Amino acid sequence: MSFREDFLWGGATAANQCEGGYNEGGRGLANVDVVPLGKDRFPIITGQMKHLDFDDKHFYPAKEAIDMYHRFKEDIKLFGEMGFKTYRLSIAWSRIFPKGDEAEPNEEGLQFYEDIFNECHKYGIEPLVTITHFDCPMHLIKEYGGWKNRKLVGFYEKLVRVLFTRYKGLVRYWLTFNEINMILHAPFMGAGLVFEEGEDQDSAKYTAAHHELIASALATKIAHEIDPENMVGCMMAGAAYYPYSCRPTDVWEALEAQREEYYLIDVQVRGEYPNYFKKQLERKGIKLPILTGDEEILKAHTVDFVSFSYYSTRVSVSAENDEVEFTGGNIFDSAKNPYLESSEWGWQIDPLGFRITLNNLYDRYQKPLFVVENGLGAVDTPDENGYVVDDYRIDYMASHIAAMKDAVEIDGVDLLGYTSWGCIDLVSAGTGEMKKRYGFIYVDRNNEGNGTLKRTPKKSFNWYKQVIASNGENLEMPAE
Ligand code: BGP
Repeated sequence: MSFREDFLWGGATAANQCEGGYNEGGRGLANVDVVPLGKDRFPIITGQMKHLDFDDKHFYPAKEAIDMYHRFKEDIKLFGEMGFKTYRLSIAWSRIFPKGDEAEPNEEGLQFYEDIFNECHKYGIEPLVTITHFDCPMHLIKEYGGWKNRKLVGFYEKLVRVLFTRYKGLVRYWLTFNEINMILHAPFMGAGLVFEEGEDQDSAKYTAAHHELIASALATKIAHEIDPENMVGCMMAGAAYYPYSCRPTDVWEALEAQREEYYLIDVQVRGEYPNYFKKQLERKGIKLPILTGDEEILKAHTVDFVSFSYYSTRVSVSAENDEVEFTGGNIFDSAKNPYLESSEWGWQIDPLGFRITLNNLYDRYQKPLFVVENGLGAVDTPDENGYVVDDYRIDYMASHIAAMKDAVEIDGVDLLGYTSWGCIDLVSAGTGEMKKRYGFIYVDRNNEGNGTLKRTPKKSFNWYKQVIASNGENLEMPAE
């Protein structure tokens, strides 16, 4: 057997992409609520366009999402049927502290997640909780400017203290920030940043990132103090960068692009900013607001494991290589890799790249890894009963799990688990579409929010069940 016996197989979701119930149970408004479907989504999530309230010109998919707020029992039962060992979900901060800066938490919100965790344990499912998956209470953005403001560290500290105390014994695995490097690419989503005219955007992003790093280290500290059994991980939008060619300038470009993504994880794992990053800041004339004691906090409270998402590799190209085609529809810049096929959304499919990414991360950090997102966003066509034959998804996942197996079995990577992204269809973070589906479970809802919300297992449902039952040994396509 290549995977450890207690390997944590499961699936992953994020509150804002599945819960809905945006104004129920005392929940406050959050940045993720007001990001609409359509062409304004990108300028909004990147902080280039200020949009802090609903208007009647846009459709806001997170308001109802797939209504897991009311249907979590049914959904977790289905996860149990697949044999999930873990379920990765996130906490909506504004359910716990609706504005973010209150003195007392909202009991209804706390109870909601307690019910979810209890439901998970009914089926022997270990919750894996992302404390912040792109969400930030709107009040903290309007009043304090989001993570640019050091005060957010204190509000977050309060949040995590409440969570670790309340859920002691119910939750053991925690991730502090989803894809922390997303601050650099989608800063409104990653850190509640909206840029003012003429503002030094790099400086704002690195400042916000510093605050999240301090908050993450403090969360690790508090988690360990409250329960030494707690395991805290960082979370990175993973993926190896390839040089477009063996031209040394392309290789250099790839190295630099990779470092930009690594620097935050370097801090979370090694406890200090790497030299290449400090030099870069010097060159840019940016001074981080590092307070007395910050360096000690970062050094003393590094993470227990490294988690990441993986969808595809990226390709870097130097300015000397012109006429290179770029991939579309991606938050990350990448040249098109002529050796790879792409998904319907232009994400390049690269199972060996997954093994390479696992090896890069393990070589660099020598910490246990956890794959917390992987999967294929595709258009599904259900039959009249809502059943989807998604062989393309099974192919994608089987080839990626096989590559992951090689990383463990042949290369010796220490891997704790694997949660596929969007185990039940949900709203896409990048585009806001429902049409971009990742699930083993079909949800009857379209981009415009029409549909019965009925859940129907797809063909991949039974396939994944068989993968889990065999601890990753049987990746065969099941019979119809
Ligand atoms: C990651 C996010 C997820 C998720 C996934 C797929 O960046 O952590 O929230 O959505 O990507 O991306 P998309 O939804 O854009 O297809």
